[in-house]
Amino acid sequence: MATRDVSAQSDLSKLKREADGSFKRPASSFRDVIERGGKYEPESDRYHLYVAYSCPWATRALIVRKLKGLEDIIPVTIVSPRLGPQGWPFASVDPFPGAEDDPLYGSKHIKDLYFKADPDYSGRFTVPVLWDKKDETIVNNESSEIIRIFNSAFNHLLPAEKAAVDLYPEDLRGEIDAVNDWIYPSINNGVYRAGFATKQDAYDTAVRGVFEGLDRVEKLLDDKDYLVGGRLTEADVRLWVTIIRFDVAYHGHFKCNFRTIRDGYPAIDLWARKLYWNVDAFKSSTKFDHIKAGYYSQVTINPTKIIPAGPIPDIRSL
Ligand SMILES: N[C@@H](CCC(=O)N[C@@H](CS)C(=O)NCC(=O)O)C(=O)O
Repeated sequence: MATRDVSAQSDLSKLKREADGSFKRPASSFRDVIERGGKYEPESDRYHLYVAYSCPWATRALIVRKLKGLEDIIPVTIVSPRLGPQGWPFASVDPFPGAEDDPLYGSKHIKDLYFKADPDYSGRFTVPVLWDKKDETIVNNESSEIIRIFNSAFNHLLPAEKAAVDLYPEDLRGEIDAVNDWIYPSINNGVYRAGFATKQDAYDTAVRGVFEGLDRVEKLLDDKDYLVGGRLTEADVRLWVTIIRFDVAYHGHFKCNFRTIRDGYPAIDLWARKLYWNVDAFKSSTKFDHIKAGYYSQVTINPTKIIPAGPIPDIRSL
């Protein structure tokens, strides 16, 4: 455990901004892969996933873990949704319904795992964390890579129907990459750039980008159930985790309030509701109480920590 002051790495109020008040997301630090014959072999019960239900990036990993039927191969632990000055706390430090303790080391915070992996770690203590129990280190903390690992690395350990689930099929990779390339900056990360901006101009630019992105997605999803290729792919998963948080968190807390998804984007809304109500991996990975408590406890944006009552319902039925 580190004794130096690491609050600049863990406290959201100390999150760095650019000189123009804009938020630039730092790159993730642990970028290994799990592959046969590699440093990290695909094995059952060797890896552990740490997530927050409040976090969209972590929820990508949760959804793909379920779509692929990896529940027994990769156990998961849920932290408390409230990111505190020390970063993500486990339930022993900040109890919350559905939050859990660290079953491996009894850690108090996610940061304890980062320092176990690397005592000199100098980045932020983000989730998701894909942990290797054998080498006691972090394999990967970048959700876009974790979902690719889950998509294929464990296929030989899975029943045929789960091995066949392919969210990044060869023939659609170009199209998926192309869609991800603009949805990430404008929407997934755009809502954060709007919400975390500390200057008006930076906010104005980011929020306009968010709604330009949503306008573009709305056209793409007109009369369609999926973004790419007429089938469920990682592009849907990556966008969905942001859309499902939009009306309940980003519209209010991050000031992305030109319009809501439910009242402003009928095609996106229908696509999102179909996935939520028809595919358990999406619904069971989404806890609106965690999402709302998580975002609205960010004191630099919401000093009273009051959680708004609406929208009612969290998501409309089909
Ligand atoms: N690039 C990362 C981003 C992960 C990330 O930023 N997670 C946020 C929660 S939504 C986090 O853990 N933040 C903690 C902090 O910055 O202190 C990924 O996609 O996995």
